[in-house]
Amino acid sequence: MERAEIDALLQRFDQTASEQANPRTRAIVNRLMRELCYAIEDFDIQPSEFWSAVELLADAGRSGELGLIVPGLGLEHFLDLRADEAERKAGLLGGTPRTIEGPLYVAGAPLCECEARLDDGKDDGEPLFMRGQVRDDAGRPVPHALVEVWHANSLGNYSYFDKTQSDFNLRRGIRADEQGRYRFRSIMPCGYSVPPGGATDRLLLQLGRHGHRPAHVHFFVSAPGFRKLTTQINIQDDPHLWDDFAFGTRDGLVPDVQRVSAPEELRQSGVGKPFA
Ligand code: MBD
Ligand code: FE
Repeated sequence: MERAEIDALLQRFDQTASEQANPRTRAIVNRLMRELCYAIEDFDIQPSEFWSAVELLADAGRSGELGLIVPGLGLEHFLDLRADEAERKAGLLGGTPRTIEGPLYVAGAPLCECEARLDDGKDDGEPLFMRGQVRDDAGRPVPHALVEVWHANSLGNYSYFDKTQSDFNLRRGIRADEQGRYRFRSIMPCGYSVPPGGATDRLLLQLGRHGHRPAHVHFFVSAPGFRKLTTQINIQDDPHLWDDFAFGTRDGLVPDVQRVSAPEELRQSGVGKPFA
């Protein structure tokens, strides 16, 4: 069909709208429909191809993978770049960069004061210690900021989604101290990979891409009167550090990891004594 015929057809569809329509939803869906119809026309997409795409999305929905396809296509990173741009224009961009949340946050993790142990002791991965300080855009400490942390275990799996892990394993809220400082003990995560053979994996295969992420730790950082920061840190020696299927790695989010062989060295490194 010609563009003009497609446009006329879509206009006919749109004219069935009543006064109840949400104008923004209507305009957006009309645009998406137009682009989709143009693509079907230009690529001469066959019915079998069309229905297999519908089936892939339906499968993704059933298995809870739509939230994986979004970062896998880079859409979630695109939203981050747009949020950066909006802040830059408002003169507000600064501090630790934001990066994608991903689909694996779970609300309701135990809340701890200043320090926390995130692991339940059942994973004999490498112990990991991290500390930080929440500061505002002028570098002043943000007292009692809330730092929510979540990450995968040493097999790359997240509690709640992985039913073999205990409830809220590797998930905590940490209330920072008066100086905005927090610290935690955990185990070194392994990079996440999309479920093998699942909808996201099948789509990525067709795109000639993999479904791996480098090892990372997620953060939400919030305090009254401040916007909430959604970010992650990456583990620097991971082979996928700059080859993340979700495009989440950013400059400024790859801290130095010091490896020590004895607890005494940990104390000397300034992380403090192993706690909890
Ligand atoms: C993850 O662990 C993740 O952080 C993202 C962004 C996507 C999929 C899995
Ligand atoms: Fe993750």
